[in-house]
Amino acid sequence: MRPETMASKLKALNDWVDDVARLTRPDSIRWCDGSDAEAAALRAEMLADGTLVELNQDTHPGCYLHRSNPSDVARVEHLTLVCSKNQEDAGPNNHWMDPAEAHAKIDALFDGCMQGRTMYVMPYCMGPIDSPLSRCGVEITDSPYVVANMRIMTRMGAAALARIEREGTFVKGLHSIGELDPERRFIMHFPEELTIKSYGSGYGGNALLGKKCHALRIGSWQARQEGWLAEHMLIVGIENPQGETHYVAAAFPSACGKTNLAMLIPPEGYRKAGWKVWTVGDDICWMRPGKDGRLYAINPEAGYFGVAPGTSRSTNPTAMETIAHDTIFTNVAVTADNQPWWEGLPHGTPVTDWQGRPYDAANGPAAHPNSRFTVSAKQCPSWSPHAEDKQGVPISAIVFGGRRPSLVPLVFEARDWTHGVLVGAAMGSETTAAATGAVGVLRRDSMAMKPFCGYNYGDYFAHWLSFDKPGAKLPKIFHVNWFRKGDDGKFLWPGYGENLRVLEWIIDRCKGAVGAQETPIGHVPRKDDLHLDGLAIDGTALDTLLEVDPMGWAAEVADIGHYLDSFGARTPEKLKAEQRRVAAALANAGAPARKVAAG
Ligand code: GTP
Ligand code: SPV
Ligand code: MN
Repeated sequence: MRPETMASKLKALNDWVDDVARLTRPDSIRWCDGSDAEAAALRAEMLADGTLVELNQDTHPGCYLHRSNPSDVARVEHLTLVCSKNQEDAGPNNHWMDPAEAHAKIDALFDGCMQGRTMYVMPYCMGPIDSPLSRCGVEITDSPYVVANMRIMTRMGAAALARIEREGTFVKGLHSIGELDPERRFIMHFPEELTIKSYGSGYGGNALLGKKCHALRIGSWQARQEGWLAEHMLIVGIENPQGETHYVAAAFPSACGKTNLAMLIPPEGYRKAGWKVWTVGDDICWMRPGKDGRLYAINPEAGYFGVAPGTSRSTNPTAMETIAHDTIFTNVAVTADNQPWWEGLPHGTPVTDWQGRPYDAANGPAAHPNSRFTVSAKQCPSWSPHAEDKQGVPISAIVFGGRRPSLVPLVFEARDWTHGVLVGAAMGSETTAAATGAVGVLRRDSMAMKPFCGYNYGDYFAHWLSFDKPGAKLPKIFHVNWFRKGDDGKFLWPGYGENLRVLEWIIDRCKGAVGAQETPIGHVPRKDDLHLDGLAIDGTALDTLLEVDPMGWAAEVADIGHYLDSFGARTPEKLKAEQRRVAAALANAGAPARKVAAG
């Protein structure tokens, strides 16, 4: 680490660090260089004070467990604010506070909060260090756990500092775990100042400021100004037996399957035929038009902060291999021989739960439902050789999806870009344990960005529409639903690796190589359009998965109309007209006209 006296060459950075130190009054300041020696020293300190617990080093070399404060295990959407000068710019999709009031409120919390603690200064780069699409930031934190995670999740340290000194600009992120008191907790964004202030949580998206705060909330604001897109999307390359690779970007809400789709293992028949899957990113995607008019995407992250429960050799063997060593586990349970454990693993018995108590089923799950692993992307066996390409990878298809137990078919294709933007804006999904609050409640989550869009959704929809211009060669847009349930409450579609069957249809549609049925909501495959050899699924389940119910959809589309209206004059007229077009198509298909008129 650089001693306190060796600040950076950039006056703006030194001045900010000085200001923060004056406010928070740490015992000492450490500039992080990202080196192995620094990481080892930090780890030793965290093991000594119990911040980290060593896991079984024979079965899980280099793996450690962190237990959060039990009141600090997920993102806190009600305490996450976008503090733009004008409230309208944050939009009804964000909680807002006047910037002056917000600074005053949170600075009062930061006042003296680092006394007795070390303040870490972490320069980081989101995206490949030499990519013109990447953006840098500096996070100041008093949490060594946050430093350890940021070191995995971003390009953190000396190289990032050099780029910041060269560019002279960076996103400022100030973080303190404070007292970990939910009553004294805020995650604030000041997009016009490229500033983030986060107090009172040490968890994931609340505290690793490069991730949701910078790469999505501030990122989306900058992206709109600069003509690109910052999205809550995985990026995956699908290589067919002919050796051609198509990249797909997919937006699913938190804990709805991005990591799993990004790492999928093809079903046996596909594997034998030579299909391969290449992981570029599992959570965030930055894309912009290239010279040829196509959209090119980079993954701004360098690691995965993935959901542990449900991850197993049968659902996601790639992830299991990735996290077999050198991984930080947060809020999982442990077995008698000190191996990490979570619900969904077929073997092993938890003896200690995520809070460190003796496991008792009466206390709920052994691992917290939002327990996570932090691991370097490079450990992933399907890590794409193009994941660090400076110009990004060309995107053939954009996929939206969510947890929809009824109505929404397995897959459908939007007729064009405008319709696709409507499909994304209309997305709905059941809430998950990734954020505090009720789980399983259906809500609109446009483009999976409800918690992450740093500005008014109406403006965001307009920004999406603006990509459709002369010369653009835009990806086709699709919608998927792996979570349709039958009358017995079980998922109708087997999901996971079998999702490649749907991706194959999607890519073939992009190439014009496969058929579909035209419906008012878009193109839906007929049974014969999907390759289903080797898949055990009964015919009636498939019929349900591919059906379009005009009555149900008329009500859905009417509701989407009301939702679009909730952004007032900021909602583009073109999108409203598109909603009316779909409503009319449904009316023509036999849905009662009165329902459509409501939209
Ligand atoms: P964030 O990191 O929160 O943004 O989530 P994510 O979208 O990456 O979600 P992830 O892939 O971690 O999946 C969350 C949960 O959904 C896990 O418990 C998975 O096992 C489960 N899941 C993922 N894909 C499928 C699928 O195809 N079918 C079913 N039934 N469950 C799935
Ligand atoms: C999500 O909630 O979408 C995540 C985890 O990916 S967090 O980093 O906590 O945002
Ligand atoms: Mn996410």
